[in-house]
Amino acid sequence: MPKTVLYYFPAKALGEAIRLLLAYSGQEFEDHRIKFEDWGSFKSLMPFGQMPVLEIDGKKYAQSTAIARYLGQKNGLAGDNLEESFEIDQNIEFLIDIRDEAAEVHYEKDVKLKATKYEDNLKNKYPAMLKKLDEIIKQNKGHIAAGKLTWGDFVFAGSFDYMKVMLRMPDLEKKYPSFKQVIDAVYADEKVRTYGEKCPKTEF
Ligand SMILES: N[C@@H](CCC(=O)N[C@@H](CS)C(=O)NCC(=O)O)C(=O)O
Repeated sequence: MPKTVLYYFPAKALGEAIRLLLAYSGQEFEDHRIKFEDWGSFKSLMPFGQMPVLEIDGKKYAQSTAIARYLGQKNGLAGDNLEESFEIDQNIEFLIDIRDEAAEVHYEKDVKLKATKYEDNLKNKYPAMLKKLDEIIKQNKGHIAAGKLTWGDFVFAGSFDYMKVMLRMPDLEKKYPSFKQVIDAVYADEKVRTYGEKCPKTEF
């Protein structure tokens, strides 16, 4: 068995999809949760000075979506053809667009600007984007793409709590039950469910 280590902060955010995919693969891994105060001594060791980073037998893999796609391809969670693979990429890019719009507001330091941006997004961006995401999932029978379980669903499920915090929408899945369907499809796997029960609990 290869020695596999995931380096990330004690949060779900961009790291949880990778943890869920590793759990799904049945492969043992070290879940190295680096505290924010210790990050300084790790940063220079990471390929892009950021995490998550997956290390397999000493080789480091960076960029969360690329890692999720790689693990998906290795574990039967990719598209069946180029078109399906494209659809997963496309819809995950869109999910990241939503997350980025919301994160830009969340991390804005200017309090006034933050409030203005939030109101603008709430009125002019989030409703249309979330409606579109809901339509995509409904068209794909409760999945992000390709009408079946793929690594894209793991990205969605892993980053969902983070997205809710960024969007300031704690009841997001109540408004869009299709979102819960994606999460349930991922946690329907016994290994993933067991991981979910045992993993450290974090807000996002
Ligand atoms: N595009 C990268 C973004 C990674 C990223 O923004 N990581 C943040 C945590 S979520 C980080 O490492 N921040 C610490 C830093 O930049 O020093 C990915 O998807 O992996």
